[in-house]
Amino acid sequence: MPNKSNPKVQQKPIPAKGKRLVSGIKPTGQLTLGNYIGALRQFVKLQDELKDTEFFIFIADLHAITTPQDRQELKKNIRSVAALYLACGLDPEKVNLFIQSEVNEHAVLGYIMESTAYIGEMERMTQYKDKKGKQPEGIRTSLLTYPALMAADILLYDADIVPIGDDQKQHLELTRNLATRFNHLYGDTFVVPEGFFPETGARIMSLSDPTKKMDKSNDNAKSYIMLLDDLGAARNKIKSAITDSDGIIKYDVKKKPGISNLLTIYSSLTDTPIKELESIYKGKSYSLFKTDLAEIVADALRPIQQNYFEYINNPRLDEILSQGAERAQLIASRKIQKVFKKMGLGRIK
Ligand code: ATP
Ligand code: LTN
Repeated sequence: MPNKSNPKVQQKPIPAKGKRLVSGIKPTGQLTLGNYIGALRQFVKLQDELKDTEFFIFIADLHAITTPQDRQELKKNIRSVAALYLACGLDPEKVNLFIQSEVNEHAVLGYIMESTAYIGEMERMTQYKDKKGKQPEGIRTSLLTYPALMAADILLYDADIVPIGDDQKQHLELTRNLATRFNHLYGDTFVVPEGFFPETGARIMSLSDPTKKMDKSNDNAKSYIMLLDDLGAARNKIKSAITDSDGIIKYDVKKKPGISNLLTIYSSLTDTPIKELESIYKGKSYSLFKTDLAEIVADALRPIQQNYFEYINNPRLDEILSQGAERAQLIASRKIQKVFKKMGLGRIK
């Protein structure tokens, strides 16, 4: 683990700040096709497009413990998410990849953000309300305060851009409000970040109930496709996805959520506009469409799975994570010192 921040220790100079991108994924289970389309695939695309931007991509393990986690499972999932990031094409030469809990500054700034946010703001978050509803007892305090930690994750690095799926829009908006409030109270400290949402695929829906988000924490295994699902099982899940009975392949989220979701998955994985897919499949059956999509999904998963098994037991994965944490900690510790100074905390003059 990198050194803890200590204001007395001389640190390496930080190169002039270009643009920065930050995003994270919780290791609460195996990653789904929704995570891939809404997040991972976007990171990889942006890594090639945004040449002047430094990437900070992390495994949000501190966020995972807002709900109960088995110790061994969590360990496994952290490593698995790290390997999947790389398997999907993140280039460790271009991206700082790290584990959130290995950079202590996240928790420190998280607390400071809790001291900037109002309880009412936290209680309004729909993700909190949803998760609280599913778990009537033993709600952890951190489930409520979690958006403050997410704000910290982003503001620590002065992120300009935050690629996320639709479900995180509200948290990003809160982050922007907290940054603006802090800057107003203590003077200019944080960059106010922008969200970046994929044009299609920002919300992939459950295959068994297309009115709900595809979610790795769902109990019904038919509702999601895992990136590490056996390819035969993944094909079958597409083929048995819930659709309506009128047999017309047309995008209409309200009236035809099932087929619209499948069109979105198809469009995202092949970069084909939905309109074009509608005309290609005009007059064709759902069954043919699903068979084609099942192959497209299998083709997308195959290379990811091959790469994954090269990384998962490879010591190179640890090297990449240690390097990422070291670089992240360098930036984060400077930021914390600045924040302490602005707020009058500790002894920094
Ligand atoms: P949990 O089920 O534990 O709440 P989650 O999958 O919703 O997990 P994360 O794994 O942390 O949450 O999400 C990582 C990224 O993937 C976020 O940017 C999120 O918006 C995106 N994402 C998650 N699910 C979907 C989905 N169904 N469609 C599109 N993007 C998604
Ligand atoms: N809250 C997100 C995961 C997450 C994140 C972040 C995303 C934690 N910190 C910072 C972007 C930037 C989720 O639940 N999916």
